[in-house]
Amino acid sequence: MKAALINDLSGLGRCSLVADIAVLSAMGITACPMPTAVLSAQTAYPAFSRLDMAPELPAFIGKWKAVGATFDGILTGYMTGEEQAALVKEFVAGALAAAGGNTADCGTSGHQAEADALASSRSGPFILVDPVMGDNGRAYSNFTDGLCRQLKDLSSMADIITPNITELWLLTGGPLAQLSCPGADPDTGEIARRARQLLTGRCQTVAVTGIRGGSEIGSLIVTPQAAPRLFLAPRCPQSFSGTGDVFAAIVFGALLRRDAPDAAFDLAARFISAAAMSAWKRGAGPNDGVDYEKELGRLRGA
Ligand code: PXL
Repeated sequence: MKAALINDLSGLGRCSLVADIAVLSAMGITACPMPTAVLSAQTAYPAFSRLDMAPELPAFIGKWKAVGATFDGILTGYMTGEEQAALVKEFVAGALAAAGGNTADCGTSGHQAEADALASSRSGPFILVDPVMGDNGRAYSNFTDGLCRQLKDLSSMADIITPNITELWLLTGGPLAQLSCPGADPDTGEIARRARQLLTGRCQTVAVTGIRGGSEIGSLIVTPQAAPRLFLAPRCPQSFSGTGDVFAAIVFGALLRRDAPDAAFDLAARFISAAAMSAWKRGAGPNDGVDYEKELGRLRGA
């Protein structure tokens, strides 16, 4: 199985493509990276260099086409701006069209329908869009309304999207001021209401990350068929960057290899909890990401 991974390559921070490639390789899936940017470190570090790969992308995509590259899945993450997101949208649309993929929902009901939509009745490559735009109530410095519009379009072409709460608010037009008080998350009813607005086009699942429940943290899964469900694991006292990237990579790989959706969300929650606890116990800084390396054995499939 082969996956296109459209994300940045950051030298420090254990995020984005570095995490994607490690996770998917551990899952037995061939990783084919398309770097959207090359950075010395992810952007939360006090200093970093950044090369925007947007000008190179048409040639990169053109040469993949020229050699007949096809993919069982496509994961998209960090984009440098509106123009790059538009190019990625074109790439995803082309991959779906070439495979005869559709953008309609499947129209059945209940839990089994959800599993079918995510794991069985698939048309074309499996698409996960992580609409990377911000965190902790703040948009990243590259955020523009144009980028947000493009990522919203791209989200409707995905099978599943994985926004954090900040990104969910940006995609659904909410004032971020509501999110600027750390630890005071909005209730899951409001989160689910907003997530449902994003169940359009092909998109059958919104997995909202960074949801707190008591001493636990995880994701809220919102689908057209079933009531929203939480998948939680013990919350580390310190938060780390890059956990959204690890979540997206695990869920993408697990669903691509046709694990049951509940098992995929549970695996991601437990994996991130263990990797964060390990990083915290040895005193790692929040920008350095979680200790996923020692947990990769958990990802090997049956
Ligand atoms: O982990 C999200 C992310 C991805 N890529 C880059 C980032 C960040 C978060 O800050 O800076 C370059």
